Amino acid sequence: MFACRLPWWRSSATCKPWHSGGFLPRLWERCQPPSGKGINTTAGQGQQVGAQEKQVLEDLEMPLTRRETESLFQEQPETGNQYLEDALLRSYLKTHLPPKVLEEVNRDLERFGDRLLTQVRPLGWECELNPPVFRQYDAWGQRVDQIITCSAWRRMKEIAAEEGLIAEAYERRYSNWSRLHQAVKLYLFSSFSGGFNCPLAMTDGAAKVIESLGIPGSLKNPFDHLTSRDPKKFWTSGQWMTERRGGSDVANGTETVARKQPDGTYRLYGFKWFTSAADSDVTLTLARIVDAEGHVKQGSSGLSLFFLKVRDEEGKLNSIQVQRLKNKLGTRQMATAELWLDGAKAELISAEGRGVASISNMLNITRIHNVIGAVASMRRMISLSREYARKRVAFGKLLKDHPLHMQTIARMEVQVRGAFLLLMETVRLLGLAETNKASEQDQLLLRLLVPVAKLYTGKQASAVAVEAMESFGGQGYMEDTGLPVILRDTLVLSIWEGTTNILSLDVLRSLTKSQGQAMAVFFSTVQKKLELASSSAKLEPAVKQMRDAISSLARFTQTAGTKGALTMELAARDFSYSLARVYTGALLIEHAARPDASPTDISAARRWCNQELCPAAMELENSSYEAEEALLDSMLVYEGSPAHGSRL
Ligand code: UCC
Repeated sequence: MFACRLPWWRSSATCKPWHSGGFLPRLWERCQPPSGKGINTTAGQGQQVGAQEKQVLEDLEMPLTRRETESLFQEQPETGNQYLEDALLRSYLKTHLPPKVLEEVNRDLERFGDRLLTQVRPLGWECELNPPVFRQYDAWGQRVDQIITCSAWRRMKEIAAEEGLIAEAYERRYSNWSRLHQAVKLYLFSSFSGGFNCPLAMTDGAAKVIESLGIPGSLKNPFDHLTSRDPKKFWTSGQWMTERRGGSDVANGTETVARKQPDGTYRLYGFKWFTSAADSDVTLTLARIVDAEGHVKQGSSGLSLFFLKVRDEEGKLNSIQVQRLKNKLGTRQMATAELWLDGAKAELISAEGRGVASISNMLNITRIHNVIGAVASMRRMISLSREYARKRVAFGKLLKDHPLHMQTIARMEVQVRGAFLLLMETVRLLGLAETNKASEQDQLLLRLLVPVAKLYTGKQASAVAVEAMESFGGQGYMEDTGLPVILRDTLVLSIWEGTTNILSLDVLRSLTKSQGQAMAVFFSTVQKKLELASSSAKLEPAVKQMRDAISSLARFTQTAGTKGALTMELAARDFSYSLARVYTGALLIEHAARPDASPTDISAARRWCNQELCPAAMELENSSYEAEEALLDSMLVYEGSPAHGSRL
């Protein structure tokens, strides 16, 4: 905190910090301090601190009452058009997009960046201040089960349609680059969206499933709604996967059953425990079909995928009861509910027993959205942090002039740069796959990179959000700055859409399914990217570190692969982290090897490669994946617990 040196007789006098509000317009208005002079420690005024102190002393000559209410003002950090301020995003687009596409996309993103600032940001904050409310009964005791959302939330839906936040990906006006264009818009939208990025993730996933089914006649109309640019027509979708027995082991946790009706439709009965964006128009969900004898098949092969409308034409719930809204740590702007399906009318849209495989198309899209959310959150926190550092004076100078403070933010910057490039790479591959331009190798790589990127960026985002919050000192901990909202909303990213461990196992699943081919593609792609930097002396140390890491990774896969399932399960997380770090390192080096690369591109690549790139190999050498170690894991965890000595 800025230290005002006061005369000794006033040394315990108030030099109260008064934050002039958050980064959030509405709240800022509410938090306007009483009028009066204050010390404004703003950018470029570091040298003027002496003059300000003089002002303090002069102000102390005012009447006592005035003096007691005098305040010290800290100017809030202001960020501008987030597209224009994102150097890496702009250089990435310039490098990869064809010139004509770049021209149009650039224009659209600049305009969108302004709209986010002027229209969307205030709406997002309104969504935070007015979370959804559940009204179960009307005044006369009738059950109504209404989820009441605020007008800003509903406006977000209109804006999402107007901006084509889903449509862009399916119209494909820029062929394989449309996906990237959409992802970049979502990335810019995410932090201002007041949680509306969640329904968009699931809407995109539902559209993807329907498209991958060839848009059957019965789903043509829903597909048009989900991908519409018309706000009056646009629908959002839910993804109801989690039941009371859990949301990770879907194959064993799903109890919902589907009873076939004479007209070929189904009625669903069951309890969905977490249904995010419960105000959505339609949803995809899993259920077990009841056979003629009244039996259902357990396990994964008993699950089928269903499409249903949440309400009928008159707006009545489709034989669904809303039990309650969830009381969540974050994402409070968005209604997550417990729902009873009591005969909800639904359409079977997968082959019987192929529910998990079918909904995986949705999962892979929502997981990419998760990555978008993670990178956006990191970028937002760092943008605010760096702006604050230009305005905040401590120990006689601006924070930006404290090398240790800058080092801390720079370390976060390296993280977000790596994560951003990993996101772009994944989306680039998705764009190729969706326009039939992806080779078999591209498809294998995409399948592998989705869980890798999701699990790694989710963790990065949580760490960066906590660190960036600290860079504001005590102000970072204050609700009305808006920073705790970002933190809370970020913490979910490593949990929903598959936790880190579940995703690590999915990484193994993708490798097993490809019988090792995905790993071979991974290695060859990384090698190719490194070759681009072979003539750069500045990148030499990083390339060397990467080559060492690749050798370690290759040794790990050879050794661990022969050791059996337990070893691979124990190594799954470290192995996935290794894949993330190595691939991201290659992307950073590739970006830094461009002819017009900046010194910061090179620095980011070098710094990234200075970390332990292959923790799996290191832990294998430490024998961390041996059965004995697994036993010790349990002993360490349960020492002192009632379970200790009984079952262990
Ligand atoms: O719903 C939730 C919250 C919604 C909010 C979303 C907001 C997002 C906002 C982001 C923006 C900020 S949370 C729900 C969370 N639950 C999950 O994500 C599920 C986590 N669990 C898994 O992923 C599991 O690994 C399961 C469910 C996939 C495991 O199921 P199984 O049946 O035991 O696994 P199998 O037998 O290995 O896989 C069955 C089939 C196989 O295909 P076939 O039979 O042809 O060999 C697999 O290869 O499914 C295929 N498969 C996949 N294919 C499984 N996973 C995938 C995949 N990811 N991609 C392609």
